[in-house]
Amino acid sequence: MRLEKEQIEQHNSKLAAKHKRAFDFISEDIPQVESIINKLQQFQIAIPSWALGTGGTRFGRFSGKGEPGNLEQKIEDVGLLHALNRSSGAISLHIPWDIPKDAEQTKALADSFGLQFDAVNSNTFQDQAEQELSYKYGSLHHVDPKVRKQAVQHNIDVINHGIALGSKALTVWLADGSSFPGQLNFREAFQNTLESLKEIYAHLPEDWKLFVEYKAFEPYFYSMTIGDWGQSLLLASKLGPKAYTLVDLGHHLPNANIEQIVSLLLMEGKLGGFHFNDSKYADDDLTAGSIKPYQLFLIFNELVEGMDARGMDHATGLGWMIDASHNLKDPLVDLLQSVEAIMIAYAQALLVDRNALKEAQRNNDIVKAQQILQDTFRTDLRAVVAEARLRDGAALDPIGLFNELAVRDQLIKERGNNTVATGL
Ligand code: PSV
Ligand code: MN
Ligand code: MN
Repeated sequence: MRLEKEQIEQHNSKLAAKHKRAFDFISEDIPQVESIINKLQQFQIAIPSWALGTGGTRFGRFSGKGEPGNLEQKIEDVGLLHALNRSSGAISLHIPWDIPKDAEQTKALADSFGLQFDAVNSNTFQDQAEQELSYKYGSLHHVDPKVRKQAVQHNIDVINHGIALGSKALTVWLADGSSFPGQLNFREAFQNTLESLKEIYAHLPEDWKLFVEYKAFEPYFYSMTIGDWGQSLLLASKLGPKAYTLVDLGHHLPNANIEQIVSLLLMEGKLGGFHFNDSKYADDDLTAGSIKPYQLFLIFNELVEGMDARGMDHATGLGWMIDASHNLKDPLVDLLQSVEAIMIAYAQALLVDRNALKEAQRNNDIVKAQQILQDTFRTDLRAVVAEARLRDGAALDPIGLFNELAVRDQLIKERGNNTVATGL
């Protein structure tokens, strides 16, 4: 299914007057509104190929309908999202869940929707059917060099798939860890991981990045070999200039100050990218901004401040990806909500009066500093985000149009009721 330009225009014309009132009202107080809109238009957030189907928990999975059954249909779904919001112009593939049969054809299909291929993700957290050795006790950190070799080779294969598609980064997340004290020699596990990553790093093309993702716990409950940003940063620093830390918002212990982590990683030039989601307890993989929108804003506040300090381009300087799982809501609607929340947080961060905040900090004026951030966070910029969409030919109300056009019903007609998408 493809959305027609006329369908979007028709929808927008119905909402035009209301939108204009809201936009004119808010823009009056924002002298830099044009510059904010311009930055929003450039900002794209990659959609994970594994989040387009209904996810599950270890207790069960309640299947959705009309889900994409293959990579082509997943690309089509991201194409729909991008047509609706013009901010989802990339797809991030997980291999081997989504191996392109013919890279050129896959690329051409993505191109026809205006999509690029973002970071490719390797998977050594599951055993695959034709695989010789098991990852039950880990992959890149494994005590057996043969298992490590197999996992390294898989990562090299993933890089090669990525090269064929035009990706520019490999994301490595390892489920390597231990569940019981004594199970692992931490130092050896870390060193094995480093050596394995060095071999993978050696296969990266010149213009590629390696993102090292960390996670505090799960699937292991005593230790994770890359458990926090310190361990990831240590690896990235030892590996070299193409290696960076990737921050997944759900991968911290409760109440971690993620905005501070982000700020310091940026300062060191070692922040590579993001997996956006939200959580109440752990790696809940909920819709971005659904639980802690203020935290999301504070993270973007650090991002904008830190990227500007380093002269980095906001749109291309880091890898922006969603990593969420949709157990209850329609995955496409959920992803639209995530993208909207991210865009709002970014827009608000662009609005922060940096000079005033600096001055308040210099004067130890805590009240003023807090006011600057909270006033900005409480400013409703939804009309500004919508204006950016309108100028890009996207829908003023993407979820409204999704519902008006009964997109899911159309997809069910095309794909059927009993569909299972690969992924988590
Ligand atoms: C692990 O929890 C993770 O965040 C990694 O990014 C994986 O690639 C992804 O989830 C799998 O869903
Ligand atoms: Mn992740
Ligand atoms: Mn995760």
